Amino acid sequence: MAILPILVAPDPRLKAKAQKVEVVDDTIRTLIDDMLETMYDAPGIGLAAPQVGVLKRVIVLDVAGKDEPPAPMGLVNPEVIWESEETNVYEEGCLSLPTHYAEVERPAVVKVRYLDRDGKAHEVEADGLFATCVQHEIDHLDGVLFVDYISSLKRNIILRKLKKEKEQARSA
Ligand code: GNR
Ligand code: NI
Repeated sequence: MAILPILVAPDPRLKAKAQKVEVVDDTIRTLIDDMLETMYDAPGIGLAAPQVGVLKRVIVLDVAGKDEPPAPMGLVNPEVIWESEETNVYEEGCLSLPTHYAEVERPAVVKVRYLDRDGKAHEVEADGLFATCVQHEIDHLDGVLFVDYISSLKRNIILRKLKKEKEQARSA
């Protein structure tokens, strides 16, 4: 198990489209385990492989409440196969956009098809925070960040700030 460095925007790897996983092998299982460890350490409720620089269609999440037992999930090649007309607005954050938050509107309920760590196919219906988080993670696989849903004015303020912080950290 390993804690992997999380990429912070702007970074071209966060804008890239991730590749489909052809075989769920030990390399993918190790990636899932390392991503879960990285997510819990951050801490976060989800993480997508591109955030750790791996352009493969793998996400992890755990949306269990504070007083519930942990519920780690690893999803390979996840895809939204149905979404509700009804939407929800949630204040989103992202480990790749640290300290920035914005309200994002998304379908309230989605059905997601994916492969588990053994390569077995599943379909799950997600609502509430699970629905928001799984859509946020699947977006990462297509190079989409939550700031892509807000005004370009707000987006550019956030991205410019993060870029400046990176430049300052580099010269410190
Ligand atoms: O930890 C996270 N919290 C969160 C809150 C609201 C909506 C989405 C998220 S996902 C985020 C971790 C992350 O950046 N995953 O890609
Ligand atoms: Ni994110």
